[in-house]
Amino acid sequence: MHKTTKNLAILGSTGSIGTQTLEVLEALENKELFNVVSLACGNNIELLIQQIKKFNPKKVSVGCEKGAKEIKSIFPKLEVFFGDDGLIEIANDTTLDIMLTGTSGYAGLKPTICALQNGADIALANKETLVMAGDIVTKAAKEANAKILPVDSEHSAILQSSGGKFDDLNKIIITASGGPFLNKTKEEIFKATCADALKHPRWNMGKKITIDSATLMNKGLEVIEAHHLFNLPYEKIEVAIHPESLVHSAVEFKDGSIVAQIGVPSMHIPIQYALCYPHRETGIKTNSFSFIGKKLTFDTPDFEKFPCLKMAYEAGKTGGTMPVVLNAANEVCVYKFLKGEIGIKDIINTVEKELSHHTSVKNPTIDEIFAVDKEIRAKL
Ligand code: MN3
Repeated sequence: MHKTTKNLAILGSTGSIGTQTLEVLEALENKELFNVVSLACGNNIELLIQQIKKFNPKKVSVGCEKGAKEIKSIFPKLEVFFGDDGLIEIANDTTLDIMLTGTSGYAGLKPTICALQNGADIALANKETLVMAGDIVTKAAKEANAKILPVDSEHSAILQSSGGKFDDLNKIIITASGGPFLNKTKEEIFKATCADALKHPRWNMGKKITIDSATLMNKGLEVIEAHHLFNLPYEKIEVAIHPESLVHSAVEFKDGSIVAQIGVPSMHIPIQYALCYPHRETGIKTNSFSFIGKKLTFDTPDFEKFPCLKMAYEAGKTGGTMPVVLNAANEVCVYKFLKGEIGIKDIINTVEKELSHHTSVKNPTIDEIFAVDKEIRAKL
């Protein structure tokens, strides 16, 4: 095997990011860059079986015991785990060079910390990890001299544009497509159905993040993520509405120079950049970008129409366990919205109410973070 081959684990291999990550690996010209050591998924056993056949991992983990038994009966030599402990088994592997955290929700947090403590880099596609426990996660990375490499397209754009020189930045500009409700009135947004909210104009993503994009909560979570990833105060993080979604984000250096990362929307590029960082590799062919005929427009976000973004800034500035409340309340509400039980307005009102009732715990431990998370979920 090539001497620079990296041992890779993928959490969430059957999800939107996971499947695109495997597409990236298959398309890489240099097949010796990565060795897929382990895969973890929830309940899509059928797809996992195909992935095992193709990528031949040593270990896998699935959501429940029944699925684990099914996999074990087909692949008797494979190490098979399940549940939250299974994710820890995957992460707690000192042979790993990099782990892609592509699970959604809070399940990715503990395994991410575990892998970092073992010195593995993290290709991070899970927002909750930094939103809930940004201080703990970035500290774990620093202590182990491991890197947190963003997969989120905006943060990848900031990493690419800044060249990693975060101390030289005046500010960063995170772009937002504005989602399907950009040109709707506040009243129309509040009345919107699940089907309306799932019509995202630019990106094809999972359902939870698509709803978050419609309320701009996704952008709010990204602001908090950026604060931790790039060690920047909230005053230096701007959001610009950019419906064309061609400028994926930009940075302004202290000398006034602005550098942006541009391209047609594709998650393959940020996934590959995070995996191969700091190198550029030949991989998935994308159509060459042309500036000709393109129009780029930018606008300030409307906090009146999209209060979730404002709440996220405020929760981030307060810090401590406030972002945990923001994330948990929002997540519970989004799943209720997806089931048709509540409306957009209820998402906003519930998050607002939970934030206003919460007294933030400063410098929380992981256990305190999970306790707050659990408390909010139990209540809603
Ligand atoms: Mn994003």
